Amino acid sequence: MKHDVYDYIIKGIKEKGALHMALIDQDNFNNSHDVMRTAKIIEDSGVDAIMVGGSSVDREQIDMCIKAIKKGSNLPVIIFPGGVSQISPYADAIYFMTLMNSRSRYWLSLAQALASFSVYKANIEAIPMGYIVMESPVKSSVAFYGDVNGIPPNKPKIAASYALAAQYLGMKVVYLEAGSGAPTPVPDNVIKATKEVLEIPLIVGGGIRDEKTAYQKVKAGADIIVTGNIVENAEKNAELIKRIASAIHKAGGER
Ligand code: 1GP
Repeated sequence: MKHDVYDYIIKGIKEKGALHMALIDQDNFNNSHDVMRTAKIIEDSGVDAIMVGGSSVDREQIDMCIKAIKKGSNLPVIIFPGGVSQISPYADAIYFMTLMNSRSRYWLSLAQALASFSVYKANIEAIPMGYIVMESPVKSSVAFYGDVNGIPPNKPKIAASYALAAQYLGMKVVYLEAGSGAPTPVPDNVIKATKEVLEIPLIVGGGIRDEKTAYQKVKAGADIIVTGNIVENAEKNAELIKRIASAIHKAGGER
């Protein structure tokens, strides 16, 4: 098994200050050709890595999606699994996640036990992640499926305490998630309070749709910005994706 995606992330943050990851949910594509085209546009736009996953993607879709991405780009592909079926030997790595603020024991440790041998057999790098989901006025898929006890946006210390717990538990990254398509992204003060106590990379995603917001979230302390919805319409949004990637790298460089 290779162990180079986490090193790539750490090195990338060191060199550029912050990274941009694009999330592809195979469920939102009609065919592999569109996925391949999208991956190419993503790479040409200056994005640093591609994440794949979704709330209802199955094993066949995840294999197909990763193969298509690999045809269109050379970027590392990291599985961001929405469930135990989303494990594929074609990926470079998988975020091995615990949904820190779930109410369900399934998402705290049972899903991980059920998935562990599939990851072992797939022989891909597992990057342990503490996943923390914000409360939102509009319920996201992750909040619904993950039985989430959402972090109130006006309580930064709660988010920071979960992130710190993730770090002490040995996780290698923390992801602060507002939910895909969230009306508002994770607030700056929540990012700031979390980053202040963390030594591991902080990922922020959900509801980031323009370069100004991406820039602001990196300035607040995000090491990695994830964009999902806007990259899936890559043909139309190619210029926007470029501007977001460059805003992230600019803010990272200024830190
Ligand atoms: C979802 O945070 C990601 O896990 C992406 O969110 O689709 O809103 O960019 P968006």
